[in-house]
Amino acid sequence: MAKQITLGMLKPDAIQSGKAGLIIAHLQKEGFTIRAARLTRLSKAQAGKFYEVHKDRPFYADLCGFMTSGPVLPMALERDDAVAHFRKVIGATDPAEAAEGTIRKLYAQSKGMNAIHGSDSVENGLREVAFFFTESELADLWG
Ligand code: 3AN
Repeated sequence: MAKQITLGMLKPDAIQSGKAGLIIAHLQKEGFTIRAARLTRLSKAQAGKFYEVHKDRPFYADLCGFMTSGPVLPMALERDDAVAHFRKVIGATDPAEAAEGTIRKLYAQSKGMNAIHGSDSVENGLREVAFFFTESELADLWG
């Protein structure tokens, strides 16, 4: 399996509850390398754009409201088969349905406040990493 890049993003609930370190350690144990990371706060416009695919869903306004309610920590993460493996490690969207030992089972509170975002396809992984990090920024970090 070739190396891939995916976007993982700690959501405001995970930052607020002080679980960021534990979640990052969990990801590193799973073999993910952090290629870029930034603690930031999304504007309404950024959240709206990031979740544009969900704009017609009933939870869109709440989702954007929640994602702008505090800091988030987007990370460009690299690993073999990164996208699929990341989805497995974070677990189902709803923590009540997430498998034992997954990040959402361990740290999420609800379907909305579910601790972490993960890209759902290789194509979206590249697009979402580019949403937060520029090519030159990634290159500058690693020389
Ligand atoms: P995932 O994050 O597992 O890919 P999606 O893509 O179905 O899940 O949903 C995007 C985000 O929208 C989720 N991370 C979740 O926070 C939120 N969301 C999804 N469904 C609901 C819902 N029924 N109520 C509130 N928020 C939801």
